[in-house]
Amino acid sequence: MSINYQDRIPNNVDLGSNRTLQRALEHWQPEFLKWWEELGPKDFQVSDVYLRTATSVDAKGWATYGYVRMPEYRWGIFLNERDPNRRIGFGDNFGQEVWQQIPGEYRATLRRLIVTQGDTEPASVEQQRMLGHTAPSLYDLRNLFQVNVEEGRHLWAMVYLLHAYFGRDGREEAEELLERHSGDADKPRILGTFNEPIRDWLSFFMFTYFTDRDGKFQLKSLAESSFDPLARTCQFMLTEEAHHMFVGDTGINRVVKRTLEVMQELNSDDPQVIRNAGAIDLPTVQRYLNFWFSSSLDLFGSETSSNAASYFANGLKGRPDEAQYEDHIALEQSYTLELPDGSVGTRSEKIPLRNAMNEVTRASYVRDCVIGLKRWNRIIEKAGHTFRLTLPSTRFRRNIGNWAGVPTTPEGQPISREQFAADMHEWLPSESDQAFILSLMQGVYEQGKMAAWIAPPDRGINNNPVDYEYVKLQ
Ligand code: BYC
Repeated sequence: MSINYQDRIPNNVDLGSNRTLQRALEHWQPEFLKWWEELGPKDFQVSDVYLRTATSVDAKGWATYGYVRMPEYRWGIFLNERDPNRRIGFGDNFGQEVWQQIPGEYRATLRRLIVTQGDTEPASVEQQRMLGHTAPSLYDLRNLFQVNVEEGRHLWAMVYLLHAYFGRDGREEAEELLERHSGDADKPRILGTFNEPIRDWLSFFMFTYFTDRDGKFQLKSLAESSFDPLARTCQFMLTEEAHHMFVGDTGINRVVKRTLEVMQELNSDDPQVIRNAGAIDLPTVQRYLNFWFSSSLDLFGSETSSNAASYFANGLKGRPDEAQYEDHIALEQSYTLELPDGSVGTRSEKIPLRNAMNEVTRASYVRDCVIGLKRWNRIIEKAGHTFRLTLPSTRFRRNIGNWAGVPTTPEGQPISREQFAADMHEWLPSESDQAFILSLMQGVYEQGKMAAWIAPPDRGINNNPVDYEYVKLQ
């Protein structure tokens, strides 16, 4: 299924055969480009960036590399190939044929899910808008822009569904996706994390590790959907998403590696000594990790959710990797939650499994997050240090769900508000931490050069050397 690049909008959905839809999307395209110009990466729009572009959705063609100016990136509509035998994999309609059109009764709910998914994509580009000015190397600058253009494409993926399947309502929603803005006081983005500013590269790496990983799990859940075009869209998005998490994973790894080198050189683990040498002390890395992990946990919604139960029952949104479960109906089972007891203790509550689907997904996500931590800790251990990076408890600093607003230690022990306020500077980035990190952020644009707070990557992109000219600055 190759992609038609002759059309104004590259696609593999035979857009040319539906003139009305094609015209509607061609009408939205200049609005998107205007948004990119105003709220996409600040500057660098005339630079040649070594980007990958999909030319087909199969293994051979999905990553074709070459120099592109970002506004000329071929944003388009790519769905995985249709499996004519695909059946509904979970919920009350298990085993029936998947839907090529949306049943009327699920229209509003599916629209809401698609809009929420779509809203995060431009939001992240807006959040990262200024980072090009402080990139630690050309390699990192290129990765930032790769992530940005692909998030733009993921917006296209959701806008296509809105236009193609939701008529006028869908077109209006597509317009609003460009009207809400990250952090805007009047029209913010829908989900909390996507209104948090990303001013520095440590936050960017945490975001791409933890928040893009929420994207992975949400897309995996939507890739199970009975609404086949949504499932196929998400399957292809997941292919691209892997690189975004790679950027976060290796980014944090390189920060830790550089810090360990400085610790070794100076024979010290004193945070102030490490900072004076221009590297990021490990306790500060931990505080940034605590912030972005806890914020990303909120993106899974409440532990107990009747929304999640009905998404599952109706076959709209499944569990990630639904095939790994034995029981796809999930009507008989229950799930036990540990909830705050209103004082400084906890109580257990058993709820029907369908109502606990957000928690099931969150738990899979947490297990996936641990993998990177193990890798980072391995290099700390190898360097002979006892310090370990840890994931805080899922109760820590929550704003959504049963633990919202309940002060706890990072280990999840409920504590008084006073104690939380007294200790929080040890657990979360303080103003002075942020000022220090910002002080390190100076753009390094010389080919092959790297900022002093981060180690070079082990290898370059697409078998090119690390010192390749990944961005030709104009
Ligand atoms: N902030 O029953 P509840 C990505 C709302 S990231 C603000 O608890 P439900 C990416 C919720 O919307 C993946 N509001 O939760 C990453 C609901 O509001 P309404 C994005 C929140 O509905 C990096 C109300 O609270 N994709 O792709 O079961 C870069 C009660 O809802 C939050 C999706 O999220 C929050 N954190 O589940 C680029 C998939 N959490 O509807 C991209 C689509 C909850 O009553 N979305 N609320 O007004 C969903 O599946 C669900 O909406 C949620 C919430 C999982 C987000």
